[in-house]
Amino acid sequence: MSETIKIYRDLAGANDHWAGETRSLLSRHGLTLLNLIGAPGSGKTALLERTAARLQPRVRLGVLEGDIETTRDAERLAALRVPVSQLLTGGACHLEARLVHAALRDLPLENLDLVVVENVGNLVCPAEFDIGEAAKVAVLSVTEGEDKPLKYPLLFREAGAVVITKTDLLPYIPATLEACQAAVRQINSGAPIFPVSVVRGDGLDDWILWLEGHARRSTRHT
Ligand SMILES: Nc1nc2c(ncn2[C@@H]2O[C@H](COP(=O)(O)OP(=O)(O)O)[C@@H](O)[C@H]2O)c(=O)[nH]1
Ligand SMILES: [Mg+2]
Repeated sequence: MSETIKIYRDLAGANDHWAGETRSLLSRHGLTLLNLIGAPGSGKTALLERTAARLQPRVRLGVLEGDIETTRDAERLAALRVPVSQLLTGGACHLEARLVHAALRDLPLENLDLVVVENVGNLVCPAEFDIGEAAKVAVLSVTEGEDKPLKYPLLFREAGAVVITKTDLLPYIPATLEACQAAVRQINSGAPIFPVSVVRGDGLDDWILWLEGHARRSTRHT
């Protein structure tokens, strides 16, 4: 593939300071940043691929991909013509605000309506770090089991929305959607819950509507 992927690594600093800098930068551009957090393999990148295809060109999505190694996820988004950079932690289990800020500055912010960061796959550490986001979005795949919100409550408590992925697999596993939803509700009574299947395309309409509510309004361009 001919796309050039920018890679960012090895930047750390006072986290709250850089989260604040990011909020100022985003507010100057009228942009919202969402922080997508879930276990490795929960379907975060697949959700972003499908989401980008649904949003573009109406809502122009930019993505920052957080991983420990490789540019594989950024390449998946670049293939869809999504402005994307890869953030590599080299081992750390979460993204810190300064690294996110540096990468964000290089995205074409004036040409974007919404930015999503896919955090490093992990249900614990990323929930503890503010990266300047407007909301954290927790991703829970049904195959992880419905007890995960109870076992990793911080992420689900902090989440402004919860996406329950891989609902097409429910017929093959003991977990039920109702049990997953009930576990999320035990921890977080208010956040919207979006059950989706990226493979079948089920449930995406409500998720897309929610994202559109966070996108820069086209009227602001005029
Ligand atoms: N059956 C099914 N598989 C999915 C779905 N979403 C993602 N996957 C698969 O789950 C695996 C991990 O997906 P990926 O997006 O790389 O997860 P990430 O590590 O959270 O970014 C891949 O094999 C995907 O094809 C879904 O809705 N249904
Ligand atoms: Mg991924």
